[in-house]
Amino acid sequence: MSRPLVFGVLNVTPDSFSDGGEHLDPDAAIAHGLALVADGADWIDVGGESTAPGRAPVTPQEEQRRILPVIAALTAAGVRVSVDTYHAATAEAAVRAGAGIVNDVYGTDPAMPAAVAAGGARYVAMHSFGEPTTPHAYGDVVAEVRDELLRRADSLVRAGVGRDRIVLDPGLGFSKEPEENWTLLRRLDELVATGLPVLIGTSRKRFVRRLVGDELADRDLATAVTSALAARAGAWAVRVHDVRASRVALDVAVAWGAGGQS
Ligand code: PMM
Repeated sequence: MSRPLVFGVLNVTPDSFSDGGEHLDPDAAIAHGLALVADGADWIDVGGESTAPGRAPVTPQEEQRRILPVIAALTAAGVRVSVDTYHAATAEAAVRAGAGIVNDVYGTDPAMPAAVAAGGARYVAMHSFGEPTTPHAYGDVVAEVRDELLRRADSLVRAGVGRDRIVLDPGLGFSKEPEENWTLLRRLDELVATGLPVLIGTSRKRFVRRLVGDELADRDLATAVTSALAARAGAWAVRVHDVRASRVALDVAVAWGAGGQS
């Protein structure tokens, strides 16, 4: 078992649910990105618009104003950067500035597949129905999420994106009740069985909070445990705020799987 990659979350926003306002200044954002790399992040996921419920939407121009200098500086420092955006125009500009992955949480911009194909970036297709709080009644949540993600992957391939460039993400916490998030995690192997790499984001989410309470340290510890369990289930990557804790947890999971340390 190889160690899943760690994506460190860097929200350059005033209003993200857990780190909003902390890294709005470009220098602070760049410094935080470098600190996450020092903690063991393989990629830094830079976003300029919050997904928190009731958030203020931002224009692609404002989003780009926030994130492009940060992406350019991190890339220049040798850091691998993904861009968390659902705007094709922002994805294009971010890839030009050095981003190697487009992380698209809504999948709603019809121009996105062509933009990804043209830029040659990898693409994370995350499952959602718009706002995280948009309710949705599922039958078999795992089958529905998997089939929808595979439909999206097929339409990306039709637009010219290589299948080997596509990553699937079940979108934990987006239009899903706590039990549905835990079911998706318990049956993660069914997503992994698609053969496409799987990224998961549990970090500090409401369903984790509902289990362990409000203390940030407890939520980060719980997130690190989910990272280790996701590794055992075959996840390709985890997206987390507390990189160090998940890196340690993943090292333990890999040593456990290998029966030794490399
Ligand atoms: N969750 C958030 C934002 N972007 N991207 C992916 N691929 N997967 C996720 O689970 C995900 C995401 C939630 O907001 P945050 O940036 O405050 O964690």
